[in-house]
Amino acid sequence: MITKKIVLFALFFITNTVLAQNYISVTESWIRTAPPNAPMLGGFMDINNSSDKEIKLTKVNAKEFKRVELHRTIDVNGTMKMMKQDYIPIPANGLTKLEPGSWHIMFIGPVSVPKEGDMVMLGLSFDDGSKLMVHTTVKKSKLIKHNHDSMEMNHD
Ligand SMILES: [Cu+2]
Repeated sequence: MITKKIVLFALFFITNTVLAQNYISVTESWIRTAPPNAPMLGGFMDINNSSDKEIKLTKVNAKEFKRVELHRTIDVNGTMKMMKQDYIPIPANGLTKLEPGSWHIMFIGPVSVPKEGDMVMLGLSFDDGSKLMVHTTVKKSKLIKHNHDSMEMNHD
């Protein structure tokens, strides 16, 4: 009896996971390197939605950090500010780029700051009930900055 229930639950879970991965896929994921005493790190990725309706990223889990928030950097009267968001929308049949100066994942309170090349496992949850595991790598920023603007200061 108990075994039957477990099997049914497992089947349900597998089916759900497969469906979720049909609609949402993640590419180009990375976490930006930070100094050993950094209080927070930024995470970036491209999230693709192949369904015909908007799907929202509502939560990110990573056990190496005390708290994970969804952020967006917004221009407020010429000053770039990071604002906490309840979700990150992924448009129907489209993609949202999480990148420096825009949408990003904020990893707060690292147990110990991961080094360049380290792998971090993320659990992404979406408002359609789907979940996705993403292996991401700690890398140096790909962008070459010619000056340090306030956005960069906020992040590092
Ligand atoms: Cu942020």
